[in-house]
Amino acid sequence: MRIEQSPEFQIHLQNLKNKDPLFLETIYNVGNGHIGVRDSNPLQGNNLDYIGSPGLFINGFFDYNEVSYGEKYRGYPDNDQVINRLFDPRFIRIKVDNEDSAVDHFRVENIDKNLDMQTGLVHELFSVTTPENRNFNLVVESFASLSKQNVYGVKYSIIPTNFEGDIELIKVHDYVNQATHAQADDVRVNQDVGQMQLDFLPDNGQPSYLVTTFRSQQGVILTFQAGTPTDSNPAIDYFEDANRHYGYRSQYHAKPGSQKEFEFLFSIGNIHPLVNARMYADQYLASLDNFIRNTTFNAELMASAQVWQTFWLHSDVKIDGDPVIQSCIRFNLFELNQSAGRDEFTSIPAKGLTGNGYGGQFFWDTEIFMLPFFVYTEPAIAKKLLMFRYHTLQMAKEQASDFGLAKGAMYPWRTINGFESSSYWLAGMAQFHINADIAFAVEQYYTITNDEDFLKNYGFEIILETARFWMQYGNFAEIDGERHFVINRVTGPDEYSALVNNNYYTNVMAQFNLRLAVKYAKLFNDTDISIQLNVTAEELEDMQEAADLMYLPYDQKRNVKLQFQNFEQLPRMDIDAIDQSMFPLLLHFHPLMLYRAQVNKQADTIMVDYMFPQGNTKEQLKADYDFYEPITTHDSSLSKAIYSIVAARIDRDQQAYDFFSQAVKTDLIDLHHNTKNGIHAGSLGAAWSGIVYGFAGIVNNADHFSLEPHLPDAWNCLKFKLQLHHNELLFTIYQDQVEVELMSGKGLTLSIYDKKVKVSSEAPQKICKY
Ligand code: IFM
Repeated sequence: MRIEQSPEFQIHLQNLKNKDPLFLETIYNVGNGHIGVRDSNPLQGNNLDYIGSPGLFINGFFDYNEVSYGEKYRGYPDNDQVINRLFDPRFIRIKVDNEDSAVDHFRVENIDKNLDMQTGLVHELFSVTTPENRNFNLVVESFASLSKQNVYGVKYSIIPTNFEGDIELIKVHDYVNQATHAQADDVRVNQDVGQMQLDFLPDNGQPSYLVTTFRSQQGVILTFQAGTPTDSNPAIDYFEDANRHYGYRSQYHAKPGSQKEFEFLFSIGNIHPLVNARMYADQYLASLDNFIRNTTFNAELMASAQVWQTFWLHSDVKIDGDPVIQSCIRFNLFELNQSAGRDEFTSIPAKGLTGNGYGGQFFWDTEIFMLPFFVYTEPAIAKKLLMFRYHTLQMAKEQASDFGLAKGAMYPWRTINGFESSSYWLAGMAQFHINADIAFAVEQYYTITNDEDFLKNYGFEIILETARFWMQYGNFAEIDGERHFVINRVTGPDEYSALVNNNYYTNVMAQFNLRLAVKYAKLFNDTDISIQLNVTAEELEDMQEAADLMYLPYDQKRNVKLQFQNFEQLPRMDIDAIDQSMFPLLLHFHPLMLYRAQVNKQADTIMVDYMFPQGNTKEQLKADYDFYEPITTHDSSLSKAIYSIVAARIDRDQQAYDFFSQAVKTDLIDLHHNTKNGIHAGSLGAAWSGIVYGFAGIVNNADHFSLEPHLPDAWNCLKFKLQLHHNELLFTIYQDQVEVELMSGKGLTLSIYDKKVKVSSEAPQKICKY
């Protein structure tokens, strides 16, 4: 099989303005949900003479980092969890006559790079010069397999340009705690924990390792094989050195212009409890071996490329008339697909698998900002991401109980293993909305896929236990002489305010969560599941009452939803008067100076307007938007896409486009100046929502879908596919017309520009705006 390289799917170095090597390490990462590899200088390895931040990340492979507190109160977590940065599998040591890249400083220049998003292959050319001025070109090709998630491939070609001499290539990975240069102070960046141990496994004819962590007691086995040399390529020998390090070596005499290739396939195991990893090492190794035995770099690349083809077939978004945005959106979708855990025990780290920013932890980013893309285009992956929450439900229940609540589940604000990992609880654990966010995501998944088995066996329990949390944490109280259900002392999505009473977003989400619990408990009344979960009529009545009486603070004078109770009393921060160098504010202000003012890091109340479009008049949306937009710094990358969606709904077309185009470019143009630390996975997902919920105007009304497109003026046409109720539909949206074609399934009825349209296999439907 050969895949023609389509120019529209390439991220070529020459087209990127930013050429900072650390930024490029992130942009050209390769991953597949299980592993992620930064696009390092391949000669760096563990040698800090080279500047770079290389490493391999395995989703869910973490260690604990002890947290020290000034004053540690009951219930503060002892540790946080940080994803491990393992040795760089791209690393190669090259000797040229008497010079050695591990000892002498070779100059490595990035000449060219290209990411082919159709195949997932990164192809690079480096020019390498030794201290004695011997120069060679080093071509590196690499990919992380989508067809076998344990497999990573790397291929090197060496071409001397100005010398004839002896070359030796050594591929040995004899360190595990990848050293990197410490970063300037930024609370969002995690320093490496560096607690792993590497053991070489007994000789099985290829280098194999057991990597273990000390505190989290996890183990992963890795092994790799060299490809079989062809006539034109020199032999590669397996060797063991005096320190019992195993690797591959090749020595040959090279002439200027000659080209020799060396390829390696890695098999990177799944995470096991340490005892199992040690006890069953041979068995695990044998199955890892099977992935890479009797195959080649090219065969695995092609198999993986086929999976990428299928991905694009269902998930591509085509924009006619805006080539820059087109590349950005494709890059975003590519990265999302590279980042999503698919084993039910991992989710999507906030930085994907491209860095250890935010500790490699999972937040609400997955359920609220990334899941919509997967639910609508790859529901099987969406289900696995939700199953991660199901598998960690027991821990969430333990957490609620440790916290002192009699019932319910309290999901962690940030986590890898299911337990809370936020030591700054004010802006962390107190973001209890995560519970309703997860319930909301379950409902979205169910109403879009109709997966009843999931709802009954897994989703309902999540919904019920999170609803129970609200009944425990909130309470009935009187406000202005009226009985309400209130939820005090919470932090909403906006991290420039903390520990408030009745955060509008949290309360609306809790209300939704409670109503879902009542609805599904009635549906499953008297079935095994509701008996097993001890649902009682009295409990449901309380939930219903709490939902109906939920307190939603509202400013009657300005007609706006209040971010939280008494928000109107805070002084308004004039963010236009603040010097640009002071952003993001979190790096320059004491948190309390932000908490005491009307200033938003990110969409908060506006999240409600985005997530619950029904039941809001345009006037209400406009009033909310006009009130919150001027006090929002968008210091969080999760913010702009949401503002874009609400702007589109209130016909602020230019603002919708401007916010969207910044959101969609977050990583490719390095909008927040920190892409070097990893991609902003939530923002990439939110940009997709910007297209589908914003410009296409899709609304999931639970029992039917509607569409009210607002295409940006510059776009001639927008095309994408969605999977709704087991139907795959192709939407082609023009400025004043929508075409819908049924690609598979039995068909369904949609409402487009307020007209009911039955989409069936007969002929594509064409609906005009006027
Ligand atoms: O989850 C987000 C939060 O909303 C803003 N700060 C960063 C977190 C991780 O992306």
